[in-house]
Amino acid sequence: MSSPSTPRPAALIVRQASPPNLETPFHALDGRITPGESVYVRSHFPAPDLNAESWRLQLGGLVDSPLGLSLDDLRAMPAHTVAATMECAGNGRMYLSPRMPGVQWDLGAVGTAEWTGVLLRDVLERVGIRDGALEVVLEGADCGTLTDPGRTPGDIRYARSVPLAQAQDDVLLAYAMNGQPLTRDHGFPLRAVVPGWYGMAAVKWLTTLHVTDAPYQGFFQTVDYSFWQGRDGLSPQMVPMTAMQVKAQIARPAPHDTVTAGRPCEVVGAAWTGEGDVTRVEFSSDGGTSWADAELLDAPQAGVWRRWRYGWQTPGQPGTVTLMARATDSAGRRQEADHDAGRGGYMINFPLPITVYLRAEDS
Ligand SMILES: Nc1nc2c(c(=O)[nH]1)N[C@H]1C(S)=C(S)[C@@H](COP(=O)(O)O)O[C@H]1N2
Ligand SMILES: [Mo]
Repeated sequence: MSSPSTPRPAALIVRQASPPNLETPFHALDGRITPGESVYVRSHFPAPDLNAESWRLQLGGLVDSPLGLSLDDLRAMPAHTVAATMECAGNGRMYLSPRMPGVQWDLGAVGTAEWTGVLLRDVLERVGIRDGALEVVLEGADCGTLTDPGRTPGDIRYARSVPLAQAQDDVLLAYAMNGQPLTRDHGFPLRAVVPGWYGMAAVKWLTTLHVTDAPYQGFFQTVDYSFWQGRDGLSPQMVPMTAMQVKAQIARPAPHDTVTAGRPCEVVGAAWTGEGDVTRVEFSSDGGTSWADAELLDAPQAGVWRRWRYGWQTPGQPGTVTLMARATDSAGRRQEADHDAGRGGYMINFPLPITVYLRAEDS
């Protein structure tokens, strides 16, 4: 049952029909877990239609005994359920100026789901890792030919790697989301979940795990989903994107909502980070000039966003205001005021300006 104040589940917003790129209506944020039908979809290629009976997960490379596992084999292994907030690295791209190429996501390429499956480390244990192993490459069944930048040599598959230490930590190979078998759009029958990392690492339609002794250099690791990072005193170099940056978003009021002037207005949102916990959320109703502490509503939980609220007293005069939120995490990271140009159209975590209109009390 839903009370009048409970946001109704809303349909996904179509950013691209084919392949499906569908956005959560973030203004409908309600529970800490996003309902399955509202979880955003981000796919680079058409979704493959995999047959659960004939499908196998092939494990090879630097392993003692290469192996093919069926879905039943995986279901027979110890199951783990993990809640994880997953944000697409391109979430919020429509707030960039000048406009950056790619899907023009608003606030909704992010969500939190409960994933059930087997730990990657348990699967790796079955095949045995050989000396010299550095990374595990996760490859999906989906493929296509890309033309920009440069033409790929025919079809390439979607693939990403995770360092061995990460693979042997908390990476999950999930066959269920929110207690239901994965849907085709979310990677049926098996996908990776890399807690704390941007969504690009969570390879869907998994078919191959390949243990390697060299950094993986695939398209989605180097050309796409990489950014310019200054390190070791050298000029910036391209490194693959990994952990999510700390970020708070305002769900309500929604962008371009109208609220009543001179009244209390409940502001709600969610905040997340890839490392540690969000420890503080601040709210601004003057475009980031002054900030006030918001109230965190959820207990800290590794890898899961915390919802927050702020009791805002709206200004007495009609007009336009710019709302912002910014978060700080336990690693001491706080959202920077400006977008880092080295990130291109990705890792967008400057405080997003939300325009809201104030109307006179009796109009
Ligand atoms: N095989 C495959 N896995 C993929 C992708 C893809 O296009 N193909 N997109 C990635 C990106 S960029 C994101 S943000 C997440 C989105 O997962 P979802 O569609 O289940 O929300 O999947 C990742 N895994
Ligand atoms: Mo993504």
